[in-house]
Amino acid sequence: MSKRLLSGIQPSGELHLGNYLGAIKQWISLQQVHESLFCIVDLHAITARQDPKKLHENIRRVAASYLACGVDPQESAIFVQSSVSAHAELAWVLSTFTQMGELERMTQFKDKSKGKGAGQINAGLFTYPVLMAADILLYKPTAVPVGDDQKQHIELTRNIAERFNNYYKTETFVVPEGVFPSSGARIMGLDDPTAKMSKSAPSDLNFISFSDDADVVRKKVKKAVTDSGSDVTAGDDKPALTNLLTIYSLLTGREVSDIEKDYVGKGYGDFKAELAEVIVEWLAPVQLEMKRYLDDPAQLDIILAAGTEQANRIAQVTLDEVYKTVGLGY
Ligand code: AQP
Repeated sequence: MSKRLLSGIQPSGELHLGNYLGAIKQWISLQQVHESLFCIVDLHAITARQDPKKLHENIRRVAASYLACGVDPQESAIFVQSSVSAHAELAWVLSTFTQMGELERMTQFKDKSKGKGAGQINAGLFTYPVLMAADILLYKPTAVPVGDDQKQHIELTRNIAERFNNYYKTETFVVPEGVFPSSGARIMGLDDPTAKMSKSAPSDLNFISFSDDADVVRKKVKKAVTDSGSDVTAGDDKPALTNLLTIYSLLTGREVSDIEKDYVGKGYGDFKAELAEVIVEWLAPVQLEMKRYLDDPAQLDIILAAGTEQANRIAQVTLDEVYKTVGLGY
């Protein structure tokens, strides 16, 4: 297989429906036609303070989540970023090919540092996109399937790769292409349809988490913000309903226009009750599979060790090539 894919998620908390619909859902179909590497980006997660025990647990829960959603460990590598030291090493080299101004323009950095003084923002949060560029460029992937919020970071990665290649007149890095889903690339918060669903949202009502039980899902969907009016329709003037209909559509494979027809003459209450059941039906088997993997730590270790070995093998070749190109070492 000449096509290679790389993607990853931070173990900064339990995964949520947005992570699944924006990223993982694409992985499952793409892994059939790509050599695929799925990373658990724990070095990124520590740009916000994490409890060590909880972080360790989250790393394993994210691995189990990937598997439960359908990542096939026979076909694809699952590995933890910090187990492959080349990520941090390449990030340093790439940081010398990245301008401060570029990093200052990153909207994720602006969002996450909003309202904080310089003394409260760690440098890792600022250089986060450089580490992400290293995550990607090490594997020379042709495809990087991610949600919409990562578009700007992918663009920066492409610029860094081109800048390095041009400076040394080499083809060291493959300039990667982001792959964004045509629908669901930005799932919005249930409590606020103007901001994306996010693990670190201040309220639990923002997201459907992979650990939510059926009653919690029902409660969250019931409390989800709706738009004025009462028609169950999508549209620019109905951001909340558009978001909920998108979720319904992506989990059932039905067109939004088709779902809208079911609710003509009915209200938001009926729609939300059925949407909750659609989510519960998707989530229940995922949770069972997650539990199966988490109850068998030895098997999870084997999968992660195999993934790490494959990732290390590829990453070290690229890092050696970069060091040689730059003239590092003796
Ligand atoms: N709301 C979303 N809709 C669609 N895709 C999303 N992704 C995240 N949120 C949504 C995609 O999931 C992948 C992993 O994201 P991440 O955990 O590495 O970082 P993130 O984008 O910052 O996700 P969160 O949930 O908001 O995490 P925190 O709160 O820790 O920062 C990416 O492909 C992302 O696009």
